Amino acid sequence: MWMWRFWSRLLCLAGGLVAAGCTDYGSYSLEWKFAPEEPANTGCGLHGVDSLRLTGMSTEGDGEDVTTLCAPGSFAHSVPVGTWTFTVQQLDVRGHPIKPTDAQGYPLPDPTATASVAADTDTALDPPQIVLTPRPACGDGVDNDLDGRVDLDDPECGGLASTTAECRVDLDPECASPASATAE
Ligand SMILES: [Ca+2]
Ligand SMILES: [Ca+2]
Repeated sequence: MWMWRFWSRLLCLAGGLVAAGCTDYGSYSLEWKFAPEEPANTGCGLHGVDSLRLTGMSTEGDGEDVTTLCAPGSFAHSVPVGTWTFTVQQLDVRGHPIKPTDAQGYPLPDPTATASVAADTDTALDPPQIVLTPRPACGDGVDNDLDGRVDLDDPECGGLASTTAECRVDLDPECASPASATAE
């Protein structure tokens, strides 16, 4: 890649190529965590998120569509220079998009970030750290409390995928948070 850029740069300087061959590149970097304060290295597995899909457009008309593993919590990628706007989508283990919802079950937009990428420079996106909204524990495809029962198969979910805790209040004080207390 760098070799190609070196030669294309050289040819651009020589002035013999069409503009399309003379694009300058920089890179962007992004980090993520789960709300409210769950780092990616534990949160991705805990919430059933396998990877993230970053889609973006730049003011120069370039596009970006890449998928990266969730657990590392950071990603950097080379793109043509320009002002970029990215959307970050959570994907489950099958590669299907995960639709985040608020505590009442209403859909939330996927988070976005922007960056002005300059030539040969790494630019942190704004915001530099995306905060992902986890799915409710009873609708995330994960056996959160490790009792062998997943989501609606777990009686603690009360038959509702929107229930935010797949665990027993009497055994785990974490379940007694206000959000889970109102969800059966
Ligand atoms: Ca679950
Ligand atoms: Ca369970």
